[in-house]
Amino acid sequence: MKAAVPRRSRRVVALAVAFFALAAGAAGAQRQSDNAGSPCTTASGLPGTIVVWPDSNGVVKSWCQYAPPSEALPVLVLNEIDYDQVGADAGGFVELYNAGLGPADLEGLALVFVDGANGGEYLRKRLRGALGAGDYRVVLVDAQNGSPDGVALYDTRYEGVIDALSYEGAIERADIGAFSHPLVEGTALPADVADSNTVPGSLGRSPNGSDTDDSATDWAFSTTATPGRANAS
Ligand SMILES: [Ca+2]
Ligand SMILES: [Ca+2]
Ligand SMILES: [Ca+2]
Repeated sequence: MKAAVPRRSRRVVALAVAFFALAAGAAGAQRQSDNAGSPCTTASGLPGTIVVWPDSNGVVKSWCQYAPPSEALPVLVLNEIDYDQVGADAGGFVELYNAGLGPADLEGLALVFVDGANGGEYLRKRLRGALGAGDYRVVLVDAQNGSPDGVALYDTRYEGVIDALSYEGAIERADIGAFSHPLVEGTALPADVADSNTVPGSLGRSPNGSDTDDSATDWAFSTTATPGRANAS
């Protein structure tokens, strides 16, 4: 095991990594990894290691990435969404759930909302802090009402989608950042399995937290919304 590095030193190390990484752009890629793998602490206070990564524009980035022990991996999922309400739309939310065995670092992650009419992003909610195993995070947001629309749990650093839902139709191509991503997992959620503007309720994973990467299997409408706690069915 490597010795812990004081927080101040970690910042110095991170800055040094960034400097050498940028210098390496002209001299070759070898030095980018000089300090990669060094221990650090994430902004959420979790133990991590320094990673160095060129983004889609070729810009070299470095950050402290949470490095959980293998027996304590987090599993973050979009767990519930209330995007339509009886009468005027207000009080909507998206619920995240950590279905894994260890804490999840949310720094660098965002909820990205996609308009199915054009596949473009119309709203982004940045996430912060950490989410413990078995814990929920409710983000208050009035998302669009579908036909279709979608939401992605997105890693802004790797520019990748962690979890996604396309509702009231299939969004096969969502333009997020420099790439396109499908928001359908497996079989699309049938358009009639949807939130309602005549009956209170929400769309949620059923059973709670289950993610088989098949939207039609994993999601159901419930007349009981459960923000911040296990889904009703
Ligand atoms: Ca609703
Ligand atoms: Ca999934
Ligand atoms: Ca819930």
